[in-house]
Amino acid sequence: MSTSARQQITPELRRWIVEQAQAGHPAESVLRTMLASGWQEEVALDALETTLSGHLEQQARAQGLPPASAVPDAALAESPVTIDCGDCQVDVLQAMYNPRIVLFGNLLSAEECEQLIALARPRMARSLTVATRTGGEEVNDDRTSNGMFFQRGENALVQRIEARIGRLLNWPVENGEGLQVLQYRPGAEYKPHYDYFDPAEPGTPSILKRGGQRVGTLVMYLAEPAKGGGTTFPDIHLEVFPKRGHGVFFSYDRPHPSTRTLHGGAPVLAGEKWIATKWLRQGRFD
Ligand code: PD2
Ligand code: ZN
Repeated sequence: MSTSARQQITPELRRWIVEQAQAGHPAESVLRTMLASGWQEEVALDALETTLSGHLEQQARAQGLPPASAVPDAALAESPVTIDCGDCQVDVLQAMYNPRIVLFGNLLSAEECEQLIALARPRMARSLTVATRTGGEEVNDDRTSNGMFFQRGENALVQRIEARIGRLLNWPVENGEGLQVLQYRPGAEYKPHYDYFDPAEPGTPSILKRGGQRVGTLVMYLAEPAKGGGTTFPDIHLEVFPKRGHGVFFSYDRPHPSTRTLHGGAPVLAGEKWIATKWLRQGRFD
């Protein structure tokens, strides 16, 4: 075997990595120790990633959490300032790692925001929420916006925005629900909720037949209210202000409150807030 042959990740190495994590050593310092004792960087990174994620998943299962699934995400490992989405460069303004929340700028142009509103306006109706007890839809006092859904790929504008989102979040366009446009007048709000479907509700299995769970949400701001209307994340005390053309993305790898993705639309206090929401499923949504 040549000296550059790839080293093997042994069960002993995996055990040692788990012990280091349990002793509270951060992954970076475990990596430094491994490199100092002669492990190839590629092998050390692979061993750390697979061992720690496997260990975390085992622990989560032991606590009775539902299994984790893959989630959409922007490629932010190298901290890019912009992301090339094919037809435009989207700005990365802020990123949080746990929960995963990313704020984007220049996601939609002012013209695209206006066009979406103009196309949606004649089709607006009181928003419904999914009734997870039955799998149907219902009017809900927690959600007092007006809204409408575009079909996926319904027109050239929607197609262009969906392709952009697919590239931004590295997720198949086919896994997206239709773009939803929402209008919040003064007093309208969307009380805090999770976007995934509660596995304990009887209607959920039938909802999941079409595309599986929701695993990510992108809220795009089309028109700014003068006051109020922020997107709030109560578990982490975060409020995102509704700036036209910006978008806030968050993902949830299991349908469980441990994701800390409880979020809501705060009441609009003055003016009108318009958003477009893209909910992303695990699989193809037809
Ligand atoms: O309008 C919002 O900021 C908001 C808040 C919570 C939108 C959604 N959820 C959503 O569309 O899921
Ligand atoms: Zn939501």
